[in-house]
Amino acid sequence: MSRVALDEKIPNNVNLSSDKRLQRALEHWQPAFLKWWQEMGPVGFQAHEVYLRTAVSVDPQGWAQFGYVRMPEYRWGIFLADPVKDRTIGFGDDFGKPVWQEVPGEHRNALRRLIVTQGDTEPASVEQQRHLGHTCPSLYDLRNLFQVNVEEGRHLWAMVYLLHSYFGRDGREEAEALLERRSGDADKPRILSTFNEPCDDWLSFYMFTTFTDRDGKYQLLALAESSFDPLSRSCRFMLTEEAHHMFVGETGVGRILQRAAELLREGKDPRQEGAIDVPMVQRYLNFWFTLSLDLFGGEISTNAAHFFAAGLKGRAHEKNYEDHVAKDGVYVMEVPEDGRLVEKEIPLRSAMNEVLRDSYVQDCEKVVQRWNKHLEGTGYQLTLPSRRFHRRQGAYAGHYFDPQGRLITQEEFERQRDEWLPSEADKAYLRSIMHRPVFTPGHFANWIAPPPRGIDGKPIDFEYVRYNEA
Ligand code: BYC
Ligand code: FE
Ligand code: FE
Repeated sequence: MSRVALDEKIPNNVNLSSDKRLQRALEHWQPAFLKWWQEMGPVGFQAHEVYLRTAVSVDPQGWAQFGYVRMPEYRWGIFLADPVKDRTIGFGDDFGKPVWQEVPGEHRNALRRLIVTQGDTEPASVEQQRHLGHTCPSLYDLRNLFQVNVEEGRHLWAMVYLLHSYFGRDGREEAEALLERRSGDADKPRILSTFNEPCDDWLSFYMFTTFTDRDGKYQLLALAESSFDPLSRSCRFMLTEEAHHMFVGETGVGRILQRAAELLREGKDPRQEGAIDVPMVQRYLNFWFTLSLDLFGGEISTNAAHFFAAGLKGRAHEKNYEDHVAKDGVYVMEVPEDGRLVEKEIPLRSAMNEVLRDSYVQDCEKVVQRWNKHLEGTGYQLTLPSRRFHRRQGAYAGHYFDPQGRLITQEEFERQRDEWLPSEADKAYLRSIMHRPVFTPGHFANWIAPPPRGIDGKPIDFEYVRYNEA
């Protein structure tokens, strides 16, 4: 079991103090990170004490230590999951050979690009969520928001460690650039589309942590299969933290539905009571689910084929597949051509983005089933829209589909847009019910049910976030 060197400036289980050059490089990057956190992290709560979970080691006991921390003093560290002895390459052309502890020259650019893309999403999400504290529905939810934020900060550290350790000077430059791009900025946007969308109300936050963090789960599962062992081990540890982010999202939406269902069963209209009605929840689901589908890249992708062949990025749970080389298989999908959908056979390796998206969609289906339990007896149910609906990346982008996946005209789409996706009126309504934060311990905004239990065995009315003069 690897213990973490907590006495060091940067907590780590990678024996950082034995590599002075790397340690200096990271200690140089650390103040830049903190400056970024102060400028772009949660607005207005940097001096508050937050009841946070900190990883102090990677074993089951050590990775979840709870206590009050001011966020800028959070101990962002570098943790890799323990190595798997004699691990071999699990897929692609080099199947069965030993994994790499260093970056092979011919894969340097592709690996750097994958790591930078992954790393870029982490600070982006913190930037997207930075104003939410001012409209929180409770201290419990406020604390969960900040837990997600500090851990996304740690995920950035995880990728920066790889860049600094294995990519020399260009790695250090990329690490700096990760602190310079800004979500939604016209000149220096974040790399992937979804991470430039505003996420400034709590329904969006819960949908984001359900669907976009779940994309993170699947991308990390795919990278955890990588032949580049340090990347694999970084991602395996990140996945343990990701589970909580998805919990925050799924239970957040679940509690909104529970509140709506309570009112519906009493014969009341949720909107008349200042709560959120189910059709609106469906529109936000449609929006964030489809934006998250975009994050898997194109349905037909030579990049994906190359990543798979070279052993850089696999499928989720690669061991569950029979054929790890995937050289001969085909994947059948429908793509738009001349105004209609045409069935095409795609070489399996070129369809790897879609294969990963399939695993993701199945997982999302289960979430929706669990949400629908809250709605039993109300006459409402939520559904996932077709993966063709409202896409901005890949084969379906530039075409118009209804939520059932039928090809329609742009006019038809525009006419029904506000029934399918969040409208200006929806956003204004959410602003009106969320304009004031709830800071009293144990109290909850009227639009959301309390959770069944608190965090770390603490009661629901625990003071999860507090202000103490320093
Ligand atoms: N937006 O061959 P294609 C997370 C670009 S989330 C903008 O179709 P490929 C988290 C693409 O770069 C997980 N551009 O796709 C969650 C390429 O550009 P070039 C993040 C896009 O290359 C919540 C071109 O289009 N992890 O952790 O297979 C909170 C054609 O690309 C998009 C990763 O993404 C897009 N959506 O890329 C916090 C893992 N999609 O080459 C954190 C690392 C595609 O023509 N990244 N493009 O200039 C990858 O595995 C892959 O790069 C992609 C798919 C998944 C992005
Ligand atoms: Fe993350
Ligand atoms: Fe996350």
